[in-house]
Amino acid sequence: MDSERSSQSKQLIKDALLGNEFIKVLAMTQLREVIDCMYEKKVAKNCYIIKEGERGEHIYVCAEGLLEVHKDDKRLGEIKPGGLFGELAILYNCKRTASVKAVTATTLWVLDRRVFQTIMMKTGLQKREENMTFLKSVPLLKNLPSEKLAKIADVLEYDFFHENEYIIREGAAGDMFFILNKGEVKVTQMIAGQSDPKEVRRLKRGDYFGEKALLSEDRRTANVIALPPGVECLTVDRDAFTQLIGDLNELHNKDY
Ligand code: PCG
Repeated sequence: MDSERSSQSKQLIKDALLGNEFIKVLAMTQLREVIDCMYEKKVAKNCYIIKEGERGEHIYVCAEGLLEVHKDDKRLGEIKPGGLFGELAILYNCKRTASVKAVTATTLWVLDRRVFQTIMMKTGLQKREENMTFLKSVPLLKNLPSEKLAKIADVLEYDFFHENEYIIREGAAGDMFFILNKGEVKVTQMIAGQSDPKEVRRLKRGDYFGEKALLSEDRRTANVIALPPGVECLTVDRDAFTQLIGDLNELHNKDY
């Protein structure tokens, strides 16, 4: 395959994957791997590509030709170049929910179930490794044993905030602990006798916040606001915080 053809095909597959509700959640690295693992297959006119009720082994993207989808004897629709199909049985591990037949001679791009599942699993593991590496670099957590860090890596979630967004509001109830992964925040607090909150500090990657409401008071004691261009945090909920992080001395000895 010459390189222009190859890059056109790659774009077709990419658009098809990103246009699909179920598959567009793939991360960019996964997407690239999936595209690289797809292979071409020619199908003659009137041949069946998928038969209802069978076990699904492949996901397909139509590159050229016209396909027809039907269930029992009812025609459900057609698939043209750029259309993706066959994903439901793979994603939900169920039998094929309809049949797909080539109306004309057709060229397809094919992805094997095994390959798809391996890519999804591998990138899940890579993400976990990345989280562990980051957690080890957080000064607050540096003395925690690996087992505890691994437990934190398993329960943490990601949260994104755009610039000037309030991540925490002073006085509100709070159930979340935050570790800053990308960007910076400013912390502001109301001072008795003044009308506007005053900035008390800025926090950067590797810093944490939100511990106070989880340790003693259940109300937030300051505002935390995302600075431009926005912020990514790892978040841990109250239960996991209490079990895994809450008894660290540093938190209890903090003097603000
Ligand atoms: P919490 O739960 O009260 O929510 C606001 C957070 O801002 C607070 O926990 C701290 O993690 C963080 N913070 C950073 N600097 C300060 C400070 O000087 N005073 C207070 N009260 N909180 C601060």
